[in-house]
Amino acid sequence: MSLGVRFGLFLAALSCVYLVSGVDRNNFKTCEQSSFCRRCRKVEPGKTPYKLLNTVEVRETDLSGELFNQDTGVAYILRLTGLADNTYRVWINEKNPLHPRFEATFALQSDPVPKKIKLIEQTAEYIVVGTDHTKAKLFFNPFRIDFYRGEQLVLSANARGLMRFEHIRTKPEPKPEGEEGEKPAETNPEFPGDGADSDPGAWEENFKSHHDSKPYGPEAVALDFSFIGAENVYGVPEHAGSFALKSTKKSDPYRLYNLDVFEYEIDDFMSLYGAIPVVFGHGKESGTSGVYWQNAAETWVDITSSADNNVVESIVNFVSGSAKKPQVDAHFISESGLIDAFFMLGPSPLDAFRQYTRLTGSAPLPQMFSLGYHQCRWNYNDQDDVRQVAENFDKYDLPMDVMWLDIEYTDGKKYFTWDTRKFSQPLEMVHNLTEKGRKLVVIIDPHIKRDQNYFLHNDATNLGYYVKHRDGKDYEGWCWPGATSYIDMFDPKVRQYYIEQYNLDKFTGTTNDVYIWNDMNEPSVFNGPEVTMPKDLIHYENWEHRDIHNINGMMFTSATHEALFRRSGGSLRPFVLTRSFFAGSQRYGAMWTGDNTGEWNHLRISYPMCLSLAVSGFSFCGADIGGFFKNPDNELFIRWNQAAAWLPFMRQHSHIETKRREPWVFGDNTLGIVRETLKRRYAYLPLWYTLFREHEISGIPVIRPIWAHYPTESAAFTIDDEILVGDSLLVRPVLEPGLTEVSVYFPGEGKITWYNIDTMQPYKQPGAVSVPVTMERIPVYQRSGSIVPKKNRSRRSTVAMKNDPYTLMVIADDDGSATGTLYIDDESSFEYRHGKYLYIRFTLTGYKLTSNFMDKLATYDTKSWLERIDIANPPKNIKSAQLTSKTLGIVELEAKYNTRNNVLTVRKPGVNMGEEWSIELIH
Ligand code: NBV
Repeated sequence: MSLGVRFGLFLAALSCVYLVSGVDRNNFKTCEQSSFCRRCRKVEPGKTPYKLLNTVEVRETDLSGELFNQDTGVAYILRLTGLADNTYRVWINEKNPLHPRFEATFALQSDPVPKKIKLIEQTAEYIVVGTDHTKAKLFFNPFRIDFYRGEQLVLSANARGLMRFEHIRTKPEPKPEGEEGEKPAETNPEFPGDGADSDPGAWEENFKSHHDSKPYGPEAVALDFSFIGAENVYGVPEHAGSFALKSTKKSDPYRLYNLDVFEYEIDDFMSLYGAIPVVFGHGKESGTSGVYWQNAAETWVDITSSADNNVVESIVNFVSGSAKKPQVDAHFISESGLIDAFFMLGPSPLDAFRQYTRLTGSAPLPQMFSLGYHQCRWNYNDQDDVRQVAENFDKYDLPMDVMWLDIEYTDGKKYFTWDTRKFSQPLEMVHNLTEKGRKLVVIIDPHIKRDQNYFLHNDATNLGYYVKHRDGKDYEGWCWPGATSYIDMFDPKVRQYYIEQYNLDKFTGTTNDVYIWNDMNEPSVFNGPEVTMPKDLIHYENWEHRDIHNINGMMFTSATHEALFRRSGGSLRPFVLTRSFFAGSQRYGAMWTGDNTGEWNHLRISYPMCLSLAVSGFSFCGADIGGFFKNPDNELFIRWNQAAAWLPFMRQHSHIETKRREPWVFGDNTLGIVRETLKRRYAYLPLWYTLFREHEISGIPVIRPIWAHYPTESAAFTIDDEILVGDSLLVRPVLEPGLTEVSVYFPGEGKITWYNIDTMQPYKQPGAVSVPVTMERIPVYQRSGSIVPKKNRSRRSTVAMKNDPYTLMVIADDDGSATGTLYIDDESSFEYRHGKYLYIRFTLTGYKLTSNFMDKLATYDTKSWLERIDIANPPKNIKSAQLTSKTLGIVELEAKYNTRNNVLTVRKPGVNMGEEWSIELIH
C-alpha cells in the first residue's frame, strides 16, 4: 500500500472515529447482531437440559460431579469448592473438550483460600454440602444450586434454567448441493442438539466490513443467578448508567466488552473501556450477596427483577413455600471461556465487598502525591508550557501535585521517545517540577508505530512479539501513529522486554519521579471491528483474542506497574493510570472514566460510575474534570471541581481542541472558589490516605454507597448522587445548574446527627431534607460519633505537607463518644510493609480523648504533631484541658468554646503523633 493511500485510510478512520458528533451506535454490536448473545438470550426459562449425575463425590474442600446435557449428550465436569469467608466457587468445563478453554485466573490475586466443607444431606433429588454458616444445595435434575446463609436462601444458580455451555465441536461438512436447506446434523445424532449449528453466525460472522473467521465455532457459556430477597443489584462496571442496575427486559443486556466508545452517552447499557463481571444483590431482609463471573471474553448481562411485572417468579415460593420475596436475576452470557463463578454470601454489604477483594485483591496503598490534584490536558505544548502552568499554580496559590503529558510529547507517537523540538530538556522539565515537590506523568499507549526507524517496532518484528493473524503474520491496524501493531502482553518474554523499556537508561528523559498513564489499552484500533482488535487474532499459547479481550488492558497495566516497581529497585510505590481494566486491575493503579463530555449529565454520571467501580473492588476512580469534550462554563466547571474533590482520583483533563481550562482562565471569582475546593481536598488528605490504607488491609471500598453502612434503609438503595467517604463523611455534590437548594438524604434513622463541615450546623432529621446551597461549596457532612484527621495548612503540594501538624475534627454523639483512625507513614516507599508506620485510633469517651496505636509493633519517626482539636457537640462547661504524654508529661491546654457553632477548640496540644497521649477535658 502506498504511503498516500495509507494516509488517506488513516484520515478516513480518524474522521469516522473522531468527527461524528455523539456516539455512533452503528459502530457497535447489539446482542441481536452477535450470534452467541442471540443464541444464549433465546434459551427458554424453566427447561434446562442439564442434569447432575448422582455420582457426586465430596472430599475435604470440594464436591465434584458430572453434568450431562440431555439435548446434546455432552458431559461436563463440575467442581464446587468451599472458600474462606462465606464464599463458594463453581467451575464447569467439558469432560472431553476438543481444545482447551481460556481461564481468566490472572484476575485472582492468588489461589483462593479453600475451606473445608462437609456432606450435610443427600437424597435422590439433591445433595447438601457446606460449613457451619453456609451451605450449597445441588439439585440433580433439573440441575440447580441454591446457596444458603444459615437457613436463609440467598442465591441460586440456574434457577431459571438459562444455563448454556456450548461444547466445542467439529465444523459440520458443507451439505451436498440440493440439501443445503435441511437441518444440519448435530454432534450426536441420538440427541436433538443445542441448535447452535443451525445459527448462521456460529462458524463465521460479519459485522460491517469485518469478517470473524470463528475457527472453533460456537463455544458460548451462560448461566443465570437469582438474588433471593434482593431489591436491587449493582456492579458489572463499566457503564455510564445508574448505580442500581436497571432491568434489561426491554433493552439490550448490559455489555462487557472493552471498547473505545467515542462520545459515549449516559444512561446506557453499552460497553465502555473496562469490564468487571461482578454483581451484588442487596435487600433489606436478604442482606448482600454477590457473584463474580470469571470470564475474560465478551460478556452480556441481562437483569430481570420481580418488580418487572412479576416476570421473575420467585423461586422461594416453591423452595420454601414462604410469602413472595423480591428477587433480581442476572443472566451472564460469554462468548468463550468456561464457567468459573464465585458466590459471595455476605451477609453485610461490606462483607460481600470484602469477599470479592479477597479473591481479586485490593489496591496497594498509593503514594500520597497521587491523591492530590492532577493537572492534565491534551496537550501541554512544550516544556515551557509545562513550566508556566506549574508556576501559575504557585502564583494563584493553588495546590497541585502532578503535571501530565499526553501523546504529543512523543516523537511522532513513538512511545518511549520525546519530541526533541518541543521537549529538548525533559530532565530539566522534570527537575523544575520535583524541586517544588511535584511529579510528572507521561502517556504510553499500547499501539506501536510501524516505522523502520523505531527501535520498538524493529525489536517487536524481529523477535516475533506482535499479536498475529492465524497464518502467523503480524497484525497491522491503524491508530494515532498511522500503521500500528500491538505487542502481545500475554507472552512472558514480551512482558519482560516491555518492562525493561521503562528503565531510566532506556526511557531517557525520565526519572523515578515520572509516572505512567496507559491509554487505549482495550485495545483501541481505529479500523478494527468495533474500534478494537479482530477476535480471531492469535496471542501467546494460541489463545484467540476472543478469549482474552477483556483482560488485555490489565495485562498492560500489570506490566507497567511491575516496570515502575523494578525501575526504582523496589523502593517506590508505582503509579499507573489505566483506561481499560478487568477484575483485579485495582492491584495495579488508578482508572478514570475516559472521554466524557463537558455537560451536566456527564458530571452527574461520574458519581454512580465511581460507586459501581468502588464496590467492584476498584476504588481509585475519577472522571476528567470539566469533561474531556466541549468547554464547561464557569458554573459547570466549579461544580465539577467541587464534586471531583470527593472522588478518589482528582484530575483535570480535556481534548486537544478544547479551550485552556486551568482554574485561572475562568476569572477571579471562579478561581477563588476552585482554590478553596482544592485546599479542602488537601485538608482531608489524611483521611483519604487512611482510607486507602484501610482498603488495602480490609478490601472495603474507599467511597461507599449509603446502603453500605445503612443496609436496611430501603430509601437509600437507589441513591447514587450522594456518597459516603469512608464511614464518616456524607457528600452531596451539586449536579444541576442554577440550584439554590438540593435534597440531601441523611441516613441513620434519626440516631445519627450529620454536621455540615463548614458551618457545623447539625442535621438530625432523617431521610431527604432540602438544604440551601451557594456557589461556594457543596454540602458535606460529618457523622456524629466520628473523628476525622485533617491538615489545615495550605501548601503547594503533598510533599510540602508531609511534616505538617494535624487537626482532629471530633463530633461527639449523644453519649459524648466518638472514634476515628489515622494512618501515617513516609507516603512513598514500601517501608510500611516492614513495620514503619503508625496506625492510630482516637477515642473520645465523655471527658477523655485518647490516642492509641492499633499496631503496637509498628513505628514511624514522624515530625508531625497535633496542632488543634475541634470538638462539636462537646461536654458542657469545659474550662480547660490537660494533655498527658510520655515525653511532654502533663501540659495544661487552652480550651475555648464557641457558642455560635457549639464547637470546643483545644489549641496546640503540641504532642508528636508518634506517641500515645490522652487529653482530659476539665469542667
Ligand atoms: O491521547 C489522547 C486521548 C486522551 O487525551 C484521552 O484521555 C483518552 O481517553 N486519547 C483518549 C486518545 C483519543 C482521544 C479522542
